[in-house]
Amino acid sequence: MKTVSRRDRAGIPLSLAFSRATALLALLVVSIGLVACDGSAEPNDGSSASLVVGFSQIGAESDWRRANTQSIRDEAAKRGIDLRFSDAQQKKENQIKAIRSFIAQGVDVIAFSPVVETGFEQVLEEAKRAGIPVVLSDRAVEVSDDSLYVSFIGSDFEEEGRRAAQWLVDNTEGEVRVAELQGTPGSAPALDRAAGFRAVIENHDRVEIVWSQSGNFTRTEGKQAFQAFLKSPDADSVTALYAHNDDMAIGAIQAIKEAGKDPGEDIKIVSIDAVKQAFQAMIDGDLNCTVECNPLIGPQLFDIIEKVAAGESVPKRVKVEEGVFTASEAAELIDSRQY
Ligand code: GZL
Repeated sequence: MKTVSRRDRAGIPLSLAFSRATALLALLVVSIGLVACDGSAEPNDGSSASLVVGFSQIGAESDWRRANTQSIRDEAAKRGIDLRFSDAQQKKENQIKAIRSFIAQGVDVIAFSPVVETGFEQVLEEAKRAGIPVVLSDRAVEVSDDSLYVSFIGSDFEEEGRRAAQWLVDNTEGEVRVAELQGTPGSAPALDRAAGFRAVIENHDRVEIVWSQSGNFTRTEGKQAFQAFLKSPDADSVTALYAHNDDMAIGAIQAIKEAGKDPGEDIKIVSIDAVKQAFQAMIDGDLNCTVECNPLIGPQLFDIIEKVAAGESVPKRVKVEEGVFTASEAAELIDSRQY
């Protein structure tokens, strides 16, 4: 395990010629600094007292993502971990830049949630050459060499898609024409939630997807995409909406109401994440079902990171346990929801 003392990383070339007074003053300042920071001097073995972790987050595109970020920040603070956090604003190139910056800083571990599955192989090879282990959080990458990451903790997105489709099959009768709002193109949750949903409905001829478009996991883009669809000839025949996350579903609900239709009745709606606003939408009768995708993985993530930093073995894949919630239980559960 690479143990680069942060003092090395932030070291000041003391070979510079100081006058005697300056040297004495510098020595006094440094001594006070070392003792004053937490009442105890930093270890003198050249290693840092806390773990340094670089985390590249996708962005702040949804309630789910903001809850995920809070869970990560809270857990790092609780464990006294030096978290170097970067928000990529949903851009892959920003994540690649952040990972290169973490490598340059010589962090102990890099963790990130890849905005899309492809395009990270080269930078992960750079991290490997630098001897810095990488942990995937929330989403997976597609690489030819899976030694480029040590572990992946995240939900089973295909299962989430299967659960959404199963709810629709179990709670409708007759022909169901489905509109689908997909997540970010090329992202693991969008690809897998689409696949899981289709794997179930292919066994039920009466359920058919008649329209599918990306809303990029955001409320605004979900509303815009669905507003346009509702003006198309196919709109009147659609009786169900499958949204890959609650934010897009909530945007579509606004569009359905503006079009004079009754969300939850004229169009049955099933989405994924189970954020608090989805529970409120179910209480309001606008949303029928939300499949849980738990963002509060900070504790599990840092359990893995600390084991990796200590050179201990960790599982290659850690799945997050999740449920399915419907309108009938929303009022009873909403106050207990943590995100
Ligand atoms: C799923 C996560 C997805 C959420 C969206 O684990 O990657 O990204 O479902 C979020 O809300 O934007």
